[in-house]
Amino acid sequence: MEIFVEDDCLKPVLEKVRAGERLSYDDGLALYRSSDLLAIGYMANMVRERLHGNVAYFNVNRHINPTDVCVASCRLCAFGKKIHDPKAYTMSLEDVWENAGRGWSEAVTEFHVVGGLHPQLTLDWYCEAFRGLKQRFPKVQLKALTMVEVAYLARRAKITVRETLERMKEAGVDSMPGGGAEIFSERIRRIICDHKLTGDQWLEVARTAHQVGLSTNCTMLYGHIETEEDRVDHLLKLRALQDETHGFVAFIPLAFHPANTALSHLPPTTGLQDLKNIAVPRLMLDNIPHVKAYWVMMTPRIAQIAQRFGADDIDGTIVEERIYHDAGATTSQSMRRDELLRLICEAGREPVERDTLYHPVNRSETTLTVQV
Ligand code: V47
Repeated sequence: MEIFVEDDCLKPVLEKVRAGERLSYDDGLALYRSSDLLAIGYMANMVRERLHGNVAYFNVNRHINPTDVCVASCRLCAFGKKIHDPKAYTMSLEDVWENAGRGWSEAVTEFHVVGGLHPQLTLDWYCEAFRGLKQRFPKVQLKALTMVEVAYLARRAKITVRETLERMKEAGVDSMPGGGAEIFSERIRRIICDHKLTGDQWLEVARTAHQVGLSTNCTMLYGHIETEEDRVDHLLKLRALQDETHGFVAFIPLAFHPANTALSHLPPTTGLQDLKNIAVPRLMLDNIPHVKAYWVMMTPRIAQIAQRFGADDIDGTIVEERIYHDAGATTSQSMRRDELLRLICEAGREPVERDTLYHPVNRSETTLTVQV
């Protein structure tokens, strides 16, 4: 099929995409610098359909944020609070298990467990929480702790990151979410998240997680003060690690939400930026299987359109979301399974419910099985 590419800079990129060739740093820049959204979307959709045909994935999950207490004070974040802040909260182990059960009505297959860097919660505490979750909900997969939390818990326990990851695995963690990567450029990290581990450290924890057999997701925070060069550099670093480990399952672009953060003077992202940050990563990350349009962050409207701009996943039911809602997200805190199905079907895609690692989930009237 012939397509009309308005932007001449994209013509060589189109040839490479058609031939299935790997895109370069300069191709990534050309894509980000172009406003020819339909051509970019066409190319990303071509790659997405090559990989996944007409299928779009979703899951039935529940977010659990055990605490919003955080020793870091990242300017990008509206979620973290200091320990003596009267608005801060920390769950007890019982709270975590009880909270998990509250989302059970739709037969959740994944708990997504992340929180702040609490100065008193230990690795042992988290492992006990995970064991308790597995005992109470043996069929639910645990996607828990970002690279940032792992590095912090390891440092406090005075053990290596590898040992920390092994202990999490022993306690029942199945995989890890992709948060905390932000943007790897140290120049930008110094401004938006100077208390966090460096980009290289984030990648090193991910490398070790993959080595011990934990698959992870990866993310990129865009729409703050980063440049197009920073974004391409970030994507290429993820791609290089994936060549080495093959441990990343999905990439999730995260739009910066400025409200209630120290960067609240910045404007929120636009629809065009959101769609470009689905499509360009789909084209650059030729070795990461899935690109997720996280509906909480990009709104259900854009996440639906994204299913035709390179995304093959819309995330899940979530039940209760805090990180984005503290930063002013106006989306709802949860979505029913039938609402996700409607968004996907209306986009002309075939919905497939998946577990954390993208095995299809079979639901019947009385049983819930995961095909492995
Ligand atoms: O780690 C924090 C980012 C992440 C803000 O792996 C912010 O399946 C925008 O990682 N504006 C949490 N972003 C979300 C996340 C995630 C979400 C859904 C699925 C998965 C997955 C991972 O959000 C944080 C940080 O990178 N974040 N504050 C903010 N104001």
